[in-house]
Amino acid sequence: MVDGDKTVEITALAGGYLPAVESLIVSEQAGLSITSSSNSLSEDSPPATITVRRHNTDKSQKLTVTLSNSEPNQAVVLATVNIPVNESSVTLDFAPIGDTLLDDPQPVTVTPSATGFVQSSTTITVEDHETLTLSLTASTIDENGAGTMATVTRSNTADNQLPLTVMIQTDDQVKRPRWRL
Ligand SMILES: [Ca+2]
Ligand SMILES: [Ca+2]
Ligand SMILES: [Ca+2]
Repeated sequence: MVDGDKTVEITALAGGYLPAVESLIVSEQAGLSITSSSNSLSEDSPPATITVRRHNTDKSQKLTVTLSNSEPNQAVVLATVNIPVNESSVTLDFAPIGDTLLDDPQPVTVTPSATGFVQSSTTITVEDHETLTLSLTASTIDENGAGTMATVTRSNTADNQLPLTVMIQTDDQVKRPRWRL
C-alpha cells in the first residue's frame, strides 16, 4: 500500500526514572503504481494512455520498468519502459487489437515491475467490435420487377464456422419486399 512514511515514537520506562523518548521514521518501501485513461475500450478505438509512477525512491537515476500483459492477443503494450532521471512517471500506449473474432469483452491486466519495488496492476477491458454490412446490387428496383440481390457480410472472418441467423426487416409496411434466400 502506498501511504507515505510513518513516524513511530519509542519510549523507555523504568521505575524511579524519567522516561526516555525517541522517534523513528519508518520509510515506505519503494513502489510502482499504474493508472489508465480508460477502464474499457473497443477493439477498434485508438489507444488508451497508461501512466506508471514510482514512489518513495531516489529519482536521480532512470528506472527501467518491465510490463507484463495478461492478454497479448487483445492489446499491445510495450514490454519495458524507462522512467527518466528526475521524473516520477512515464506514459505509454495501451493499443487494443482489432481482431476478426466474435470474442466478447476481454479483461487485460497490465502489471509493471522493477526489482525492489512493490508492484500493482490495472485491468482494462477490450470490448468486442464485430459488424454486419449489408449491400444491395441495385439501389433502385421496379415494384413488379425481378428484385435485387442483398449480401450480408460479417466481420469476424476468423471464427465463422458456425452459421449465423440474420433477421431482415424493412420500415415500409406497404411496399414490403419479399425476401428469397
Ligand atoms: Ca473486430
Ligand atoms: Ca472481436
Ligand atoms: Ca477481441
